[in-house]
Amino acid sequence: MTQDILRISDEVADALSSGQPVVALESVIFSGLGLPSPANEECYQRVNAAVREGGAVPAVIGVIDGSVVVGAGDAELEQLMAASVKLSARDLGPAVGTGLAVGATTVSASIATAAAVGIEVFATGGIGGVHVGAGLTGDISHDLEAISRHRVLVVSSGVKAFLDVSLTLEALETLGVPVAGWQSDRFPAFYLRDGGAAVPWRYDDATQAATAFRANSHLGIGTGMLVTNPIPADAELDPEWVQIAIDDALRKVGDDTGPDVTPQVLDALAKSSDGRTVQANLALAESNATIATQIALALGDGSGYC
Ligand code: PSU
Ligand code: MN
Repeated sequence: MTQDILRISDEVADALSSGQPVVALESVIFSGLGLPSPANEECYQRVNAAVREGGAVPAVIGVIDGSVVVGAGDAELEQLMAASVKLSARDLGPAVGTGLAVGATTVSASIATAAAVGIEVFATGGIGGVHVGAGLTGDISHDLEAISRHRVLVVSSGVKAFLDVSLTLEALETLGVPVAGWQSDRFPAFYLRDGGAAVPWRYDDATQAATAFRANSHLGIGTGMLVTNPIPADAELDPEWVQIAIDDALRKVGDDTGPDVTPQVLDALAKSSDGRTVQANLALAESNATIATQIALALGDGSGYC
């Protein structure tokens, strides 16, 4: 083998070996595949600052020169931000095997990696889920199964804006993924605090989330967990507008399915909203990073042990 499979930054390796809190982050949302430039860069700055100010070490995950990098540094981040390849968990082996130059990792690839190196908490904007019309297209994100397979607590504002919330909740139930709202009884819909469905559980503070995570592991259930944090109220978009704009964006994308759909839909939404969807996306990603950091700290200080 000509390169390392995993390359962990010194800062992340030190934090892990000394038991300091670490929050794993995916690289798709910091690339042009997740947000239009320059918002992708602003997203990274705000998420990174939220984790550091909260007292944890951020670990951005991605593939560079055929290695899976954990804790991308400045130069590596610049490469990941320009990535045009989106890697799901199943792509990591092939990416290493073929020495892929640069690839941004989705939620599934990033949490698989986090679990492999012992990072327990992960933050993003929205996870992938069950697409509208999945009965015909079969488009269900591997993110859902990945959360069921890897012991990582994921904080997100629900699923991507244009997915089917109730089918996604059903799939999470089938997969046995524990789902709880962060200080909320409702499953959020990315730009909206209420996605029209209830969450099975609710955590009011980081200790509850950390204790639930420890209990889930201790009992051998072995799944990850999903904690859904609604977008901050002052950043929430108008529900009627969101519905119309998403329908319109999906019409533009037409019959396309697969990984290219998201960037196209997000671009269309950004244009039709004069950038308001992008501002909302940044606010929720930052808020999710703040909550994930609080939970990582609670896991680290032992308040999660029962
Ligand atoms: N949510 C968004 N924008 C995104 C994604 C999620 O609002 O770009 C990315 C994340 O990286 C997520 C991935 O893991 O899309 C899921 O892609 P797919 O639906 O192709 O599995
Ligand atoms: Mn898909």
